Amino acid sequence: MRSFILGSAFAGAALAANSTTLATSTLTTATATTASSSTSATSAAAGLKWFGINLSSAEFGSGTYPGTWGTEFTFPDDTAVSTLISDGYNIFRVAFSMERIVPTELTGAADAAYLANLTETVSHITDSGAYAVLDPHNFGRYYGDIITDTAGFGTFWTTLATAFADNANVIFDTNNEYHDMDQTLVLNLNQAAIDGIRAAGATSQTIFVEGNSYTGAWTWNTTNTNLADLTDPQNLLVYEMHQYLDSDGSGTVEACVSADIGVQRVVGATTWLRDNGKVGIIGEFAGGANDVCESAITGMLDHLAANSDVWTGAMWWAAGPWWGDYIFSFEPPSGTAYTYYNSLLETYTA
Ligand SMILES: *[C@@H]1O[C@H](CO)[C@@H](O)[C@H](O)[C@H]1NC(C)=O
Ligand SMILES: *[C@@H]1O[C@H](CO)[C@@H](O)[C@H](O)[C@H]1NC(C)=O
Ligand SMILES: *[C@@H]1O[C@H](CO)[C@@H](O)[C@H](O)[C@H]1NC(C)=O
Ligand SMILES: CC(=O)N[C@H]1CO[C@H](CO)[C@@H](O)[C@@H]1O
Repeated sequence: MRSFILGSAFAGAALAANSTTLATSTLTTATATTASSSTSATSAAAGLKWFGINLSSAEFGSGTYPGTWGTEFTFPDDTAVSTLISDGYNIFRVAFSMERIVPTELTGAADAAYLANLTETVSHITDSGAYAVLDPHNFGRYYGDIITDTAGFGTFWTTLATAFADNANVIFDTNNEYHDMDQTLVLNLNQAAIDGIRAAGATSQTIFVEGNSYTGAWTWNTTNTNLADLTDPQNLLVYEMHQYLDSDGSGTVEACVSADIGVQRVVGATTWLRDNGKVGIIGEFAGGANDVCESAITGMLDHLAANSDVWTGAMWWAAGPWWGDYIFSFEPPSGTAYTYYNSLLETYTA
């Protein structure tokens, strides 16, 4: 996964040449959608509050803790982030590891150096007016073990939220992709995080909660229904779901199942959100640089935009300086997905 090899300049140029075509076909699609809709005269793209990109690199080298900066992990590149902000993206999900931010124990103090670097990345984003999502990329685990100490998890969040309590453009994401965990534990961990964040005095910020089964949108209505019981005194919860479009939904291959798999995989979640009076965000999505995925992604994003009463936005997986020729790399200027999809995704920014 980690590679220092840059994307081939030849492939980048070829894909960039195709992105003009993509932009045109997208505009046509958006126009057609609007024309057939009786509810809105505006572009479908105008409805999403947040549209952005995951920034992945500070969580790299999982299993080697703390690891060495520049070898196992690094932080997002400010110049690349600035490029994405000027492209119109207004939300960035910054992955990091809990083992590096609180190395000793859940209730321990933050590591000053790692926190300083994370804060620098976050400030770079929020000083530009964009939103930074703090994403402990831990799958509900700490040093490999499922977190069962809900009180300790709440304390972890109080520690972290205290450092960002004064930054209104920070969003707290309780944890990346809980999976293979007791469903009540997932509920309790999310609630402990919410309570811990608010106890830190971080009362104005939005909190993203995630579910079990890798927080998949396609299984949300059968897996994560108990999470409707989460409460927040500030009433600022957003249900973050992830959705990939390959056959097993893992986001590991370039091929998408079909041209309409995107909308098929999120419609159940749309209904769940509306039935339960909640709002959501697709916190990770991606597809390969090909026509089928382009159609599937367009369909999914048009659906989110058309249902912006319950969907607040979406974020591509992923940019980051070390992705090399990764199939979904959104790192400017030559990432495979950046060159292929930027023209399309830009149309969904506000
Ligand atoms: C560009 O689009 C053409 C026509 O759709 C296709 O044949 C070609 O493979 C594409 N190039 C790349 C690099 O995707
Ligand atoms: C923080 O970033 C600096 C470079 O800006 C680097 O020298 C240092 O090792 C990093 N520390 C950690 C813990 O990430
Ligand atoms: C869940 O959503 C799927 C679509 O993803 C839908 O086919 C199914 O009927 C829904 N099930 C329930 C229990 O709502
Ligand atoms: C598609 C993709 O790369 N998804 C990734 C989401 O985040 C975790 C942690 O970096 C990866 O394991 C997944 O593969």
